[in-house]
Amino acid sequence: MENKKVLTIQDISCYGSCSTTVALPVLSAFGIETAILPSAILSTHTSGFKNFTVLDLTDEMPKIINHWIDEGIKFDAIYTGYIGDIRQFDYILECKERLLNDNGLFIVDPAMADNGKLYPALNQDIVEGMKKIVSIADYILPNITEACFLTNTEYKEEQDDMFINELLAELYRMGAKNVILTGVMDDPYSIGATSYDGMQKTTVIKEKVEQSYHGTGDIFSSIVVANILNGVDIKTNLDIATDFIIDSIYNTMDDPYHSYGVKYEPILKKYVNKV
Ligand code: PXL
Repeated sequence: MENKKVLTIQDISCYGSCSTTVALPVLSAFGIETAILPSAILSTHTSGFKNFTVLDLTDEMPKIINHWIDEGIKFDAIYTGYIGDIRQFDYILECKERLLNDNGLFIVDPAMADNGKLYPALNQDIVEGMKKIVSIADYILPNITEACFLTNTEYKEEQDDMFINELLAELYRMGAKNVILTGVMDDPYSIGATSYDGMQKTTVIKEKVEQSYHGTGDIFSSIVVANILNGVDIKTNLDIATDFIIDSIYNTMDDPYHSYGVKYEPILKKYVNKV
């Protein structure tokens, strides 16, 4: 089978099961070779931990990119996540221009917000930067809150079909070729994801688990990216990713000391053994 190579651009939160520390193992387990361009190194993620440390790596990014250009390195996909500094959007654009194979995919998870609010260390400048890269993406993976920020729509806890359809249509209108909206709820007891490619809408809805955890969006996106590169159809893709997150949440719920993220590793092990 052809070896697919992806570059993921997001931070390294050293502790806390999110961003690069979940993208690498998940993509590898799904058979995708993964290179990283870390945007920053943090002691933990920024949701729920106090006094986290941050080492911004913006100045390192052009040096790494230029070295890769000199080496003739190219990728089948570029997959971006949490970005903490607006200067990095230009480097992301440069990666897209110089490091992506012909027909390579540019995939953006605009990881910046949840539950109606931006993540603590972010501001409106990051939203504007995300709008830029979303508008030229082959795939985007916003949750409902992020979709609202990207489209200047007021966030609503209660959703109906019209609200979801308008978000999908507006994100598509902005330029994203495929929109995969997460955290879509049919009713208070169900949750899932909807994809829209300008013609077809595909929705996967499952029974909702009451608990929510940080980092599940990053794991979901990593699985979806891997499945896209592996040629899995969108319905099966969303099914696998949604089931994976639900199983990971069930696997974490009985541990009161693990509120910072899900224990997804045993689920990944099960998945790999199955395939
Ligand atoms: O999971 C998104 C994420 C990634 N990286 C960092 C974060 C967050 C969300 O808060 O703080 C550093």
